[in-house]
Amino acid sequence: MAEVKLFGFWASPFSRRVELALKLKGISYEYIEEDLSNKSPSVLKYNPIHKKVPILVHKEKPLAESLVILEYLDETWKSNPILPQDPYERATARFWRKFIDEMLLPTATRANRSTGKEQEQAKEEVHQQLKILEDELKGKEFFSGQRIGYLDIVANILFWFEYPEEVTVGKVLTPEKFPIIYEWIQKLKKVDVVNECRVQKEKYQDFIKSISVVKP
Ligand SMILES: N[C@@H](CCC(=O)N[C@@H](CS)C(=O)NCC(=O)O)C(=O)O
Repeated sequence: MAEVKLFGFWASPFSRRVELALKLKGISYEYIEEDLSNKSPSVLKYNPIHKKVPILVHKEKPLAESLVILEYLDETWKSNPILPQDPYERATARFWRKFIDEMLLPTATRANRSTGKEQEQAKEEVHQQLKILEDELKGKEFFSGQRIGYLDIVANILFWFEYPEEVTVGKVLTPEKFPIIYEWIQKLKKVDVVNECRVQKEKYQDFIKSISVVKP
């Protein structure tokens, strides 16, 4: 039995975060793909509160929530650290992860699910928040500095903003509007391990179309 198991879903940015961290840190693991329309007993058993993926199981001990899992991986496997070693830099990385998951993500979700005036307003907020991230990235190779680290893994949701209108709030992330984030994405796309953990746009588009047929 594998010491580390990851229960995930291919189109989930949260699952892809954990997978990227496992690969960057060189931790071997078994990946179990979940059907979220028919969740396995393992998901219900290991994450009874949220019943969501990703779930990491290490030596039979389960852990949910991607951000929690990332920190656990870094504390348990010391090789190839993803979080900064300096306490101030660590705290700053945690500040930005909160910004991404607690501000940008909910705003983008609101923009996706609303219509009319509310949607326009949410889209405007997405732009403002992306501009803040663009400024944070200015002058750096990656969010984490010279190499890919924790914040780059967390910021993987930015890939979704490149997708076309029918799948997200609209193709907000263009080189004209956000040249620095756009350049960061192009850099990440050149890294093999990132590509192994990246949801391909075309596959994702087909998936969104297929579920909108099932659930009109
Ligand atoms: N905050 C969680 C979010 C996890 C999440 O939303 N997972 C989705 C897939 S993207 C899921 O399992 N959804 C199943 C459901 O809502 O029933 C994390 O960071 O891990």
